Amino acid sequence: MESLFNGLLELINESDNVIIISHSDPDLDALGSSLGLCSILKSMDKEAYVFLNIEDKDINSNVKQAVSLVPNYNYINKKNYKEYIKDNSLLIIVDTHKQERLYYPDIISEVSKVVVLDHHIKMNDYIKNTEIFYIDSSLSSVVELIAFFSKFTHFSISPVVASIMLTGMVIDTNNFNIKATERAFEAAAYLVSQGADPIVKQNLLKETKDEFLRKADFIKSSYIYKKNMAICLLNATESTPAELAEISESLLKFEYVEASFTIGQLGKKVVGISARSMGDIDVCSIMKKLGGGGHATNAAVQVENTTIKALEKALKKAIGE
Ligand SMILES: [Mn+2]
Repeated sequence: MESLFNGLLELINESDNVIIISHSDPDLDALGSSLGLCSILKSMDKEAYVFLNIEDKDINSNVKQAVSLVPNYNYINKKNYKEYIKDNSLLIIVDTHKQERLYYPDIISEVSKVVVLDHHIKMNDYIKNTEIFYIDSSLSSVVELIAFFSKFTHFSISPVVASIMLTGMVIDTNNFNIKATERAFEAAAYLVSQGADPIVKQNLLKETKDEFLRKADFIKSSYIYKKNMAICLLNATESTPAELAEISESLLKFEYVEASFTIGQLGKKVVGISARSMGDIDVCSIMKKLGGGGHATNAAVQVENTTIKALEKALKKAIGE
């Protein structure tokens, strides 16, 4: 990591300013790593901006709530971002490495220097022509990387941003159950040293009673397949990938469940599966058969022009093979 951090520091120092962007439908790892980087840059007295439209109605409620805790950060959006792009601006992309996944894909062509920092499995359609392309799928989150960047450079992170970052880590590790490596705990401990507050974290993780009951209803309708797998069909007109993931994670809590699959409608013509495993069943290989991917314990797929029932059938076939 040392050479990565030195290279990054050099690029930052050479740049007129830094613009940070993450993926569309940002989660708290995306926001936490963006704000974390911005906080470090503020400590360095570097002009930095976070590309995020806080008025965007597609932004989920815990991200909105987190943003409301740090309203004084420089947020820019697709209407005004061009005012901030200089000849020597540096664009840092966090938590994705695919252009189509970017919160605003067009920005790539506007800046000359691009850095990618991610922890997903590398796909073929990754962003090319970058100054730094760093991807490490053993990282629990991008927050983990940013925490170490702060530790390495000795440029601090503000306590409230550290709290948001810690929350991002809690979500990406499913409460320190997945990829809870020694390094992940070390990063979490570092965030606490920067003032991360467990109460802020708890508040950001709150959900409404209705959201909780909606999930409970779906979980109630799930069933056990082949003695050690749980399948849950979300018969709702629309769900989000995050909701599917949360339900699959909840299903792993039950006795005998070694792997879980939640299937739901993600768009008008798109059905998705979120799969989780305790480790013995490789859910990635199952998702790959359906065109998806991920990790052995954490994988997903999105399929167009299908139905929940048809994908359930395809899933069982893929499990059987
Ligand atoms: Mn992430």
